Amino acid sequence: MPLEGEYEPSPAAWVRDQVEAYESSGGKRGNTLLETGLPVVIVTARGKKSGKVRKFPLMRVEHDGEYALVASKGGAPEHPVWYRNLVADPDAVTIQDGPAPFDVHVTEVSGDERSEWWERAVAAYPPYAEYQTKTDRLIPVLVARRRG
Ligand code: F42
Repeated sequence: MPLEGEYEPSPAAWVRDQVEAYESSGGKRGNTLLETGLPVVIVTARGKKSGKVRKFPLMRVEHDGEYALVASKGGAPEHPVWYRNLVADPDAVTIQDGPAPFDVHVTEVSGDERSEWWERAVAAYPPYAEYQTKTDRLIPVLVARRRG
C-alpha cells in the first residue's frame, strides 16, 4: 500500500528529478546513479516531525529479496535526515525496485550482520568504502524486509 499523506518532494533538484523519472516510467528511466550505470531503488518514508511523505533514491543493495539501505550521504559528517525518519517510523516505508513499490519493515543492523551487509554494499557500489574513510561516524546500515 502506498503511504498516505502529503508528498513533499526533496529540496534537492537531482533527487526530486530522479524520483519523478523513476516513478513515472515504472523504473525504466532514472534507474541508475548518474553516469555510473549502477542501479538505484526508490525509498518512500514518513517525515518524523512533519508527517509528510518523502522519497529518495538509494543504491540497490539486494540479497535474497532483502535490501540494505546505506546512510552514507557521500561520507558527509552527519547522517542523512532520512535515516532518522526511518528509525522513527520503520513500518511506514516502501521500496520500489521495478514497476511498483512494496511495503517493508526496516531494522538497523550491527556487528556481524552489519559486516555482511557492508560487504554486499561495497560490492554493489564500491565508493561506499571511500565514503567510510571520509567520516568519523560509522555509516549506518538498515535492512529492509518485505511485509505482508
Ligand atoms: N544517499 C545515501 O545516503 N546513500 C545512497 O546509497 C544514496 C544513493 C543515491 C543514488 C542516487 C541519488 O540520486 C541519490 C542518492 N543518495 C544516496 C542521496 C539521497 O537520495 C539523499 O538525498 C541524501 O542521502 C540526503 O538525504 P537527506 O534526507 O539528508 O536529504 C536532505 C537534504 C533533505 O531532503 N532534507 C529535506 C529538507 O526539507 O531539508 C527533508 C527533511 C526531513 O525529512 N524532515 C523531517 C520531517 O519530519 O519531514 C524532519 C527530520 C528531523 O528530525 O529533523
